[in-house]
Amino acid sequence: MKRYSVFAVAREALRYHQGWGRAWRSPEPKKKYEAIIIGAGGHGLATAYYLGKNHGLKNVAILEKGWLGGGNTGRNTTIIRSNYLQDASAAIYEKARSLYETMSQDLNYNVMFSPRGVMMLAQTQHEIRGYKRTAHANALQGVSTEFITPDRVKSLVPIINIDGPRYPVLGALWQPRGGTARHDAVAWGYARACSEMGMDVIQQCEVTGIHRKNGQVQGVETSRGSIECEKLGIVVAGHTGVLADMAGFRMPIESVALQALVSEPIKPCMDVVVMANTVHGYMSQSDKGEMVIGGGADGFNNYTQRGSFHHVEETVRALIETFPIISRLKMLRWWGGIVDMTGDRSPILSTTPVKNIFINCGWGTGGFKAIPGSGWAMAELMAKGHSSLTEEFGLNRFKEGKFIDESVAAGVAH
Ligand code: FAD
Ligand code: PYC
Repeated sequence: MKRYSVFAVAREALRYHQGWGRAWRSPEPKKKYEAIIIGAGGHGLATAYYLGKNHGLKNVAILEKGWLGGGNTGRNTTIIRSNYLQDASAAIYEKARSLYETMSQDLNYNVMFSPRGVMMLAQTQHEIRGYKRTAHANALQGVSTEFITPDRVKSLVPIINIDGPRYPVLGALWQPRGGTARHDAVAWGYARACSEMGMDVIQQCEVTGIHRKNGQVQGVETSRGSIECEKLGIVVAGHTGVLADMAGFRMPIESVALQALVSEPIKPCMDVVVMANTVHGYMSQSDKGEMVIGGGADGFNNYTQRGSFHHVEETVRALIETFPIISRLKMLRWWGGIVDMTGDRSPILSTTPVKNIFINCGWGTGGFKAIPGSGWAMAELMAKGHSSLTEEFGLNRFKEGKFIDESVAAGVAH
């Protein structure tokens, strides 16, 4: 396996700060590919990677209208956990979490996976019941979580105020093997591995149309010309509705902005991830020392990649209540991403009404954690036409009413 020196790693970091889009020279698109993936976010790149690695399909192009990971993949708060309620969800999220454990070795690229533990606070009786139920479900699914007491919460997070003025901490759902990873490194690692397999990762290449004949995909129209393909994967998160429209079908998806912010760096003070869903805010500390903070989703559909002021106020108020020591912190950066929400808060990995077009979307506020599992499953679906991991996440569930309700596990207010 190729090893990279500390200089190579530094060069990559420098390239990132100069704008990876300029540093990574995109190849010219070929006339035809076996498979095209639209969207070089984590899910699109992971799909391409596992198409090559697990199914030997390497004549693949990944088309990206912006730059690698410039969508939600590079905008999220990097929380990784698999403490979902339903069996189908636990299977794909736990597959993903376990793949994160070895991702740096698999890709030979340090994605800085840090299994520091994720804690979801229970601050109402309703949350206690909900999280205890999830812990029981997780035990049956083989996912290691437990419901812990307020004293244990305090011992794991000394800076927390468990006697908050509005909602004292009554316990928490604790997943010790949950954690964080460097989000853009996940995109870069997969992209480099795809490129090394001979795939074309083409940035600044916007798909503007989808060619079909006799109900089957023929190729795509892009800002860099027409490209033919045998199979097409649409993996564009908040732009799913736009792409589905080009392919002639509608999706049960709404697009809204979700936002996050980071503080100035401070000394290490919290080595787990805390989500406080009732007061609503979540926080972890990055390796640089910044407090990484996430807020809620906008209450109206939109395509703006920035946050709304009222969320900053609500989020910061909630977190100061929970962690009084951060009250004097200065905030450095603030941004938003466009998340793709389904009614049952579960993703869609599915065939579509057009033959050989596959779709992967609906990860909403929580798809970073799912990237490797989703890519693994989507690649299997595209290569073989079926995958045990995607079976229950098909589009037909919206017709048949077989929803996979994950509104509690989704955690983020929307
Ligand atoms: P994206 O990364 O958005 O990639 C889609 C790509 O498609 C984009 O790069 C876009 O430019 C491209 N594209 C769109 N249209 C076209 C076109 N016409 N032609 C070519 N390319 C196109 N999840 C977690 O698990 N944990 C978290 O802590 C977490 N926090 C979050 C915080 C915030 C503020 C946000 C916004 C999201 C958060 N998420 C979190 C959710 C997570 O980021 C997403 O679910 C995940 O990144 C989606 O990845 P993706 O690859 O599907 O989409
Ligand atoms: O899904 O864990 C999550 C999450 C945290 C913040 C945004 N999404």
